[in-house]
Amino acid sequence: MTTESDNSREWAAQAYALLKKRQEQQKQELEKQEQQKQELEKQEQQKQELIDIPNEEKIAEPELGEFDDNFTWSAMVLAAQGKKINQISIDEIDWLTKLRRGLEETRKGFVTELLDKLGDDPLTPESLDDLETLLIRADVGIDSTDKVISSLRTKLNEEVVGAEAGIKFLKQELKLIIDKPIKNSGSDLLVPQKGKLNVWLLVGVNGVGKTTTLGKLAYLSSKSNYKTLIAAADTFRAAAVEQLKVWGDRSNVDVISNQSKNADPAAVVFDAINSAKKRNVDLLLVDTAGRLQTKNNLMDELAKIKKIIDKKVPDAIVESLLVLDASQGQNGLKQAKSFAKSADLSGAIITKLDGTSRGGVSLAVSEEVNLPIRFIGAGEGIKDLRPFNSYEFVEAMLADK
Ligand SMILES: Nc1nc2c(ncn2[C@@H]2O[C@H](COP(=O)(O)OP(=O)(O)O)[C@@H](O)[C@H]2O)c(=O)[nH]1
Ligand SMILES: [Mg+2]
Repeated sequence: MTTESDNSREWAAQAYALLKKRQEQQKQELEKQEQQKQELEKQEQQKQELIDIPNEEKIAEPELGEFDDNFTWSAMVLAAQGKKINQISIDEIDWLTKLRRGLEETRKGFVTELLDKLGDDPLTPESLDDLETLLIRADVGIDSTDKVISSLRTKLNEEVVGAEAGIKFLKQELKLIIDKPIKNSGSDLLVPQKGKLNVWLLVGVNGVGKTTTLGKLAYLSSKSNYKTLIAAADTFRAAAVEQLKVWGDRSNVDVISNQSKNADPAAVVFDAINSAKKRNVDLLLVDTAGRLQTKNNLMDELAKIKKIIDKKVPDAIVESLLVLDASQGQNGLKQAKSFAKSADLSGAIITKLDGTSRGGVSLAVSEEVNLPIRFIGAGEGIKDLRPFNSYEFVEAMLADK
């Protein structure tokens, strides 16, 4: 007799074999290219010409890891979303593995503990109290927690709910909360609209990961063939421009900046828009300053930047994306609320989901600030950012191993 999990494993094993084969082929292809390149270089040198090989930093391709739980889980998550075996890439597996590992701390506080407490017994009103505590501890927020617990309570009044079924129901409820602002926004995925200038402003307090996220976005965008430009409008931090240039170099995206001291951020945006128009740019990414102590100035700055954009490119599609550090938990939620009041936000990006126990804050942001989450970051590498996918997020947060 074969069970569903046998089939899953078999399916994952096939996917693994296929990816392994593809990786071998890619490696051989790369080796061949490398050989050809070396030969070419040798010939060039023999011609005694001065050659200037651009010093481009190689972005490491992820390697296929072991055929383990991580792989099987990631493959299953992709399969559940309708992916066929030959559509799976190592990149996707790598990301899901990272996400699952990243949310491990958050997950530990939830499922593992809950399942341990429950054993095989059905849910009781007491176990709901435990669950409530766990949700609050993971920074899911009071409103979302109330919502989830009361739906579970209603369900318990109607039928007996086993532990596994309880978790499944919990996943559905959490997904509904996260999906609501995304549905309301009218677009499931934030991508630049072709044929227009798209301007994405990254806002948020210092240290949450704005500049890093912008670098990762520039990579994603240029890799997806959008003509991309960066505006270094954080003119307060001396090192911010240098930091951006490094990111820009990695993804071959130009950075518009003004090196003079106390340059006006709005003036940098002004220059960047001019360049963007000249070059037919699809996506202009704007880094902004985030000093909390001058919060009013900060909001004025943002308003000024927006005014410039409205004036110069009235038909631009502007997104104001609040960057939040998941590890800051309730503090992040507070920031979101205060920015939402004065900065006219259109979405959120949650960073540093790797190694925090407070990934639940994403739910609080969806429920209490009504912001669609657009991207999530789980690491400092250039590929450690992905468009937000609520199914994957909830599965990773509540994966039962
Ligand atoms: N672990 C981890 N670190 C991150 C992530 N995003 C950013 N960081 C780190 O957070 C620190 C602050 O980032 P930065 O982009 O300069 O923040 P900004 O002040 O908002 O521009 C840097 O050390 C980044 O490497 C992430 O997703 N995971
Ligand atoms: Mg910065």
